[in-house]
Amino acid sequence: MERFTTGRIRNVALLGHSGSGKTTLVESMLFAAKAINRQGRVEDGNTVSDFEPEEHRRGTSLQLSVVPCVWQGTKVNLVDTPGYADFAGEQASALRAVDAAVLVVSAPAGVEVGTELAWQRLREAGTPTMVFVNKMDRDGADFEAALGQARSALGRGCVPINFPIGAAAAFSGIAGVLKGDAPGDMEAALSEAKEQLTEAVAETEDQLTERYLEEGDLPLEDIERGLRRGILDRQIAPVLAGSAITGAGVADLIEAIIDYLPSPDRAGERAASVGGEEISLPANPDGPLAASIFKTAADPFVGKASYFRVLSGTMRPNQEVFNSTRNESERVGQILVPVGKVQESVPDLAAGDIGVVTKLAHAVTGDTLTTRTDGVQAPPLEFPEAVYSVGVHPKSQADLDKMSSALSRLGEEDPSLVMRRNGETGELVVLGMGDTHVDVMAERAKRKFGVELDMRVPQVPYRETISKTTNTEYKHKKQTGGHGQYGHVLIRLEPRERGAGFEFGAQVVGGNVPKEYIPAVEKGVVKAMQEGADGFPMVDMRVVLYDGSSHSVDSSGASFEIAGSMALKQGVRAAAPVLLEPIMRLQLTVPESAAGAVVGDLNGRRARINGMTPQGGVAVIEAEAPQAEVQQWATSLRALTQGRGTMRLEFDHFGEVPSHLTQKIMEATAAR
Ligand SMILES: Nc1nc2c(ncn2[C@@H]2O[C@H](COP(=O)(O)OP(=O)(O)O)[C@@H](O)[C@H]2O)c(=O)[nH]1
Ligand SMILES: [Mg+2]
Repeated sequence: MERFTTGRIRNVALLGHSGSGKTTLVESMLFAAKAINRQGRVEDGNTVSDFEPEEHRRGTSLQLSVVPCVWQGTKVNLVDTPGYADFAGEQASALRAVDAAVLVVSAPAGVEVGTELAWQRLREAGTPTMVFVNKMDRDGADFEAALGQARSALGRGCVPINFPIGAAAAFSGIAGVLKGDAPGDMEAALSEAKEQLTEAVAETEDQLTERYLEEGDLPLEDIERGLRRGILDRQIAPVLAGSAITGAGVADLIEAIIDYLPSPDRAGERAASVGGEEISLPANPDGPLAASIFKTAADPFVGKASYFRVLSGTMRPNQEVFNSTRNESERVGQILVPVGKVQESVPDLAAGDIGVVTKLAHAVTGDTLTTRTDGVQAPPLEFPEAVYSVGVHPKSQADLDKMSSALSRLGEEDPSLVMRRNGETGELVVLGMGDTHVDVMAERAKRKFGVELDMRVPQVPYRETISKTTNTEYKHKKQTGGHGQYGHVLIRLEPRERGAGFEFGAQVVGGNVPKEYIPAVEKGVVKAMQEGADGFPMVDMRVVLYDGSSHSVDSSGASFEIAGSMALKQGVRAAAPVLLEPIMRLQLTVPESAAGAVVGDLNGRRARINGMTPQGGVAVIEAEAPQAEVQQWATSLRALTQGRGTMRLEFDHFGEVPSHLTQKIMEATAAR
């Protein structure tokens, strides 16, 4: 692929509700730009962008993919993203790589949940956006309705710059608001749209406002300049129409991308730091080297492929660079540009462009590549919080051997997956965004690394404590000739406040338990606490050794350790033991209309609602709920809120398990 100067590059992500047609639109743009000579179809599993078998099987995108095309000397790097909420992490990565976005809306369906969530992310990231109303050829396609919904749900800045001619079977093409010819019967609609557009543009700049108020109109070049300005300032989101399947409106879209969306050098400087000092980086090919890694792909054959966006300077092949995030040197070999699943070699890559390097030793997603002299660091990439957890187990011994390296490679590939070994249950727990997210991880583990995983509901790290003070006595005595064993203790078990922890005391009088054996008793007690009387670690107790006896020959530390341990386990039985479970703090943001259903569902899960605050159409709910009830609740929340609800989840404290559940939990744990 030839070299492109920064001004001749456009980096554009495609976001939108799952199924709105992003991948098909990428395919259609490639076809229009003659980058491919046959348009693939998602259903046939032969599109350039959805190249993973898991994507073919599910008929939807599961990861971002970068696909460039060239149009009249300008390179447009298209970054296709998954619309499904489980893969929101891929959207976060894509927004690091691009300077603008196309929000795809399906004309029959209009604005959907995924459209609103994508718009929200684009606003938060400050990404200039265009809206493409796709599927105009489909039955039920209604551009006006979709436009109306966009203006009310996304904002009045959504103004059409072209209109569909006809709809559904009668859809025949596109009429431009600013340029081009229009069928007679559309003139009224187009001139009204031009007025709306001119008004929106006039609001972007005082000078334009004045001119508009004076003359009642603006010349084309002012409208176009104001449009570019308005898009860049996110005051205007131009709306276009078309069909990725018929191709109508697709060339118009590419031209609008090139005409109106910013090139990297016009998109504004990027925030970064040098030696802790904040700087802002213009996209200057001669500037300090700074490349931000926004995606890592773990390929079993090629090894690790790191996708990067050059923020400043020029990335050249076969050189040593500095990973300022990890403080490590990295060896860069060939510079490649990604084209879906394949890569093409290029001589170098200037500021503003997107490329791939393979086999970097240390780098992961979010890292910055620079030189030791330049020392630039881009801000870290933030990923949505993982809230859905599964226990991950190898299916066989062979799988066990390969599991941890496979999972760490998959974790590198998808930073929105969080992998933890639970210190109490010893279980490897993976947290993701939802059930599909973790299922896809398991499928990739099998395909890429030949590891078969068994995904289970994670074991809950229960604990146990006591609720009554009790005294107990245990004599460990083995005297069957030869050196016997003898240890005899009397201990008092006292409950302590939740979270107070463990305390051991000795109040032995008359040396009935010789001083040298008291630490052994404590050791035995502590060991028994860790094992637990019922298999759960014991907490929040005071154990006081207050009497006992020893044997001058047969007593030893080991005997008293056993006595201490057995006395503890025996004593717990008489001290009204109580099972404790981890209680999570939840913060939920849900549409106000769904708050009742969400609270109702939570009440059925032994939750406690601590507060609900309405905030502009959404309700923020603060609650507490047992981990056992909410560790896989993310998918239910999504169903209850039609995908609009989000949750934050963190451990808060241990609480008592209701007695009617204790038996069941004990049996389940014993059966494991
Ligand atoms: N009729 C029609 N179908 C489309 C159009 N664009 C996409 N589709 C279909 O919509 C479905 C989802 O498309 P896809 O590109 O995977 O959507 P994505 O999830 O947004 O990437 C597929 O069956 C496509 O064939 C279009 O313009 N017209
Ligand atoms: Mg897709």
